[in-house]
This record gives sequence, structure tokens and C-alpha cells, in this order.
Amino acid sequence: MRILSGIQPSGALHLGNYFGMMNRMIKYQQNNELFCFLVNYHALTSVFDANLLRKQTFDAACDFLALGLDPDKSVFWIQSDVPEVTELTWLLSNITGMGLLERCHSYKDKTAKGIPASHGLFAYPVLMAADILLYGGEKVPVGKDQKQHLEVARDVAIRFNNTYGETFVVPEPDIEDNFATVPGIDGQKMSKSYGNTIELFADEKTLRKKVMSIKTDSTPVDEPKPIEGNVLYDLYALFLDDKGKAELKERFLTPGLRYGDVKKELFEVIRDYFAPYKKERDRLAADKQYVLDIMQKGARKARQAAAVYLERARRNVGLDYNN
Ligand code: AQP
Repeated sequence: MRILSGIQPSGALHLGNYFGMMNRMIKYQQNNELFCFLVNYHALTSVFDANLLRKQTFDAACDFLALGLDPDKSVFWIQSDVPEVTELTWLLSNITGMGLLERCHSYKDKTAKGIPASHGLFAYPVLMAADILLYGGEKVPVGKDQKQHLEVARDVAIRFNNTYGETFVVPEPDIEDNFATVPGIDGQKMSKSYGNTIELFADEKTLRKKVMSIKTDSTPVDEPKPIEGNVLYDLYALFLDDKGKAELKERFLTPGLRYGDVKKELFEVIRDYFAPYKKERDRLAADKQYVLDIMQKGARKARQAAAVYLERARRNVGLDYNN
């Protein structure tokens, strides 16, 4: 099966990105045809500093490779290295209803948080639909926040096929219940643009500070702690199997538990979980050309796959005027 998903280099990648998408993608590469890319065109909706975008794009490539994305098994590239996606965006734009985009809550959430209300931000889901349809993605692993955008991609594919004849694969979202929405340290969705993230490769001091500032309630120590909506519990549970989760739940329900102690423990759990990847991350970061070569090779493979769908789309809408 062709599995495809992208991630924005709009800031340092975090636990929400990792559990919602990255880790699942890396697992999928064993038995599937994996297409994974860094969506720097999308990041232009919120990053207006060219050097920062360059740095974050390179950092995201290092993160993914260090965590185990295998560029020989998978197709891994940077979105703007296959600019054909912007052409497909235009073809899709003309059959995308305004109402469909107006209903997207991500646009409203982001503008409410101060991200400029640009046409690019509004049209973000059309570019995302093009990302998926250009490569014939069948299944798209995402966090719950992207569910609505996936529905837009499906609607657009269906409408295009109905208007112009069978052209695109209609993609299926793949959302894992356990990791659907990872909360940030303030209890909202963990998000690069909300400043509430726990980064994957933060230095120890920063990581400790972030974990110690996870929002907790004021339940007295000698009372059972709530589980529902408890950010500390939810973040700790990400690292546990069912048995571990049951034990953690039991500890929260037993009077005497101190949130501060659990935070110290969680800091160590996160640090130790990512420690084995950190060395490789540092090695990659110091060998820029090696990483860039991998991304270029990935772009060549992606471009080949894209040609099939773009040619078909151009033909079906009638851009092949010389025929
Ligand atoms: N908190 C989250 N819980 C579960 N999944 C999440 N994802 C992001 N945050 C969470 C998933 O990670 C993938 C890549 O996301 P993205 O960077 O392309 O865009 P995003 O969803 O908008 O992520 P951010 O951190 O919130 O970025 P900004 O602030 O720049 O918009 C997606 O599959 C996403 O669902």
C-alpha cells in the first residue's frame, strides 16, 4: 500500500508530531511503500524568516532520519524540490468550493492565534490535497487535527474524478486513537505555533524546564488525582504499554501521589527514550552534504511518481491543447 504524509518545518518537531505521525510512518515503512516529505511550502504560511525556514527544514530532515526513516526503503524529500505540486494545486483550486474551505477550523484557530490571515493560509488544505493526490497516496497517517483537511482532500479527489473522469486515488485518513491529540504543556493541542511543545531533541536543561512546567490541577496530595483531562497523565501514557498505563492510573488514583515527583520521572523517561537517537541526530547535523544528497535523491524518486498523476490531470482538464 502507498502510505504518504508530510510534516511542516515550521518549528522544532515535538512529541505531538512524533506520536501523531512520525513514529507511525517509520513503522509503516517495513511493509509498505512509504512517501514522506517536509512541507516547506506549507511552512511559508507561518514562517517569514528565510534563514529560519532553511534551518528548520534541515533540522526536520535530520530528526526524521535519526529516528529511523530509511531513505533506501522509502521516498523522503522536501516538498519544494517537486514544484509540480503547485501546478496541481491550481488545477484543484478550480473545483474546490469556497464553502469547503470556509468550514476548516484550522484556519480560524491559527488566525485567532495571530498567524496572518493570508490567502496561502486559507488555501492550505488545497495544497495539502495536491500533496496527497500528486503521489497517489492511499493511506495518510495524521493526528486528529488534520482529519478535516483529509476530508477536504477526499472531497476534492472525488469531485475532480466526477468532473473530469477517473484521475486520482481517493485517500483514506489513518488516525491512531491513542495518539490522536497529544496535549501541550498548557493543556491545548501541542503545536509549534502555540509555544507549548516538548521538543524531541531539546537539551536536558530545556527539557527539564518544559516538563516541570506541565500544567497540573490543585488536587491536594492526600486525595486521588483525576485521570480525565490530566495533561501529565496523558503525556506520560504516551510512553507506556497497556500494563504500564494501568499501573500509572492506579498510582494517580492512590492518595499521596505528588505531581512534582511524577514530572521528574517523566523528564527521565523522555530523555532516555530519545537518547539513543540523539547521537545519530548530532552526526547527521554535522554532515550537511550527506543529508542534502539524501533529500535530492528522494526528490528525484518523488518527481517520477508525480509525473504519472500530473500528466493525467493535465490531459483530463484539457491543458494538452495541441492534441
Ligand atoms: N498535538 C498533536 N497530537 C497529535 N498529532 C499531532 N500532529 C501535530 N501536532 C499533533 C501531527 O503531526 C503531523 C505533522 O504536523 P504539521 O507540522 O505538518 O502540522 P500541524 O498539525 O499544524 O503541527 P503543529 O505543530 O501544530 O504545527 P504548526 O503550529 O506550525 O501549525 C500531522 O499529521 C499532525 O496531525
